[in-house]
Amino acid sequence: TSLDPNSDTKSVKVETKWKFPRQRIVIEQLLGEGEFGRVLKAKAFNIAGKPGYSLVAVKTLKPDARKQDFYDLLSEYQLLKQVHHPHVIQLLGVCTHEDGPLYVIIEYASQGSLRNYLRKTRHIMTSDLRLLEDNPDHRVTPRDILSFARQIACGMSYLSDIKLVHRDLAARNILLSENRVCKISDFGLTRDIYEDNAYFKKSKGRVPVKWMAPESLADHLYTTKSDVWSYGILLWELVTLGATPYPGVQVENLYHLLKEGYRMEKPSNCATSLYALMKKCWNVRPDCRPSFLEIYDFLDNLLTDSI
Ligand code: ACK
Repeated sequence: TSLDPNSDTKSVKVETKWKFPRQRIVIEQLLGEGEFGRVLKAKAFNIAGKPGYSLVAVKTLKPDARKQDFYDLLSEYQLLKQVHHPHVIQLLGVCTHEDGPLYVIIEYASQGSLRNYLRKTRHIMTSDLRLLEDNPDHRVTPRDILSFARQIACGMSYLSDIKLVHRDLAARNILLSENRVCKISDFGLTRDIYEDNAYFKKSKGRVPVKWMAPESLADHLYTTKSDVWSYGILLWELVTLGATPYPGVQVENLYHLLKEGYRMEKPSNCATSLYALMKKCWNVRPDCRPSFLEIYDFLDNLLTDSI
C-alpha cells in the first residue's frame, strides 16, 4: 500500500504551536536516505524563536513510502515534542501533510552521526598524519570518549526519568553538533535502515540484533534496562572508534551465545574500569544492570579523577 495523505489521518493532529509554514523552509541537500525515509539539510527562516535563517535537518519520507512509515514519522514527532534536554535532539517544527509532504524539522547536527564521525577520525588518526594536522578538531582522545559516554548517559538518564524507552540506542543514532555535543536521536518505534547490516530483517520490521538485550530478543521486552544493555554495546563502539559489535558473529547465533554467557572481550586499548562498566550493562538479569544515573556518576568520577 502506498502512502495516501488524504486517507485515514484523523487520529494524528499536529498542534498549532509546532506547525511551521512550508514557504519559510529552503531545502539544501540530502544528508541521508533509508529504505523509506530521508534526512535533508535545510535552512528555516525565523524558526523556534530564532530570527533570520537557521540550519535545520528535515525528516521526511520517500515518495514510495508505506502508510505505516507515515504514521511512524508522525509518532516520532509525538515523542520528540515531549523532550527537551541538551543531549537529546530538539524538535523545531512540523510542516504538515495538508499542503505537501510531511516534514519533521529537527535541530541540525553539523558533525553527523557519532558512528561515522568516529570512523572518520580512525582513518585520519591512523593513516594520514597530515590530515590530522589539517583537522586538529578531529582528534578523539580517550578523554573525549569518556566525555561522549557521559553526555549520552546524561541524556539517557533524562529519557528514563520521563519513562521513555529508546529501543535503538547505538552510535549510529547519536548525532554530534558543531562543538561535539552528543544528541540522542531516532528513538521510539521509528526505525529506518541507514546502515545496511545493522538491522536484521524479521517479519515485524527490522531488528538491531547486536545491540539488543537477551530479553528483547527472546520476548520483545523493551525497558530502560534493555536500553542499558544497548548502552554497553555503544560504549564498546566508542572505544573501538565505531567498529561493528561481535565481529565475525552471525546474528542468527548471537542469542544462544549470549545465553551461554558469551560476551565481547575487552578491546585492547580499553581501560579495565570501562570494560567492567560494559560487563555490568551486559548482566543477563535486567535488574542487576546499573541505572543511567549510576553510569553517569561513574563516568563523571572517572573524568574528574583523570584531570
Ligand atoms: O553520519 P551522517 O552524515 O549523519 O549520516 C546520517 C544520515 O543523516 C542518515 O541518518 C544524518 N543526519 C540525521 N539527522 C541529522 C541531523 N539532525 N543533523 C545532521 N545530520 C543528520 C546522519
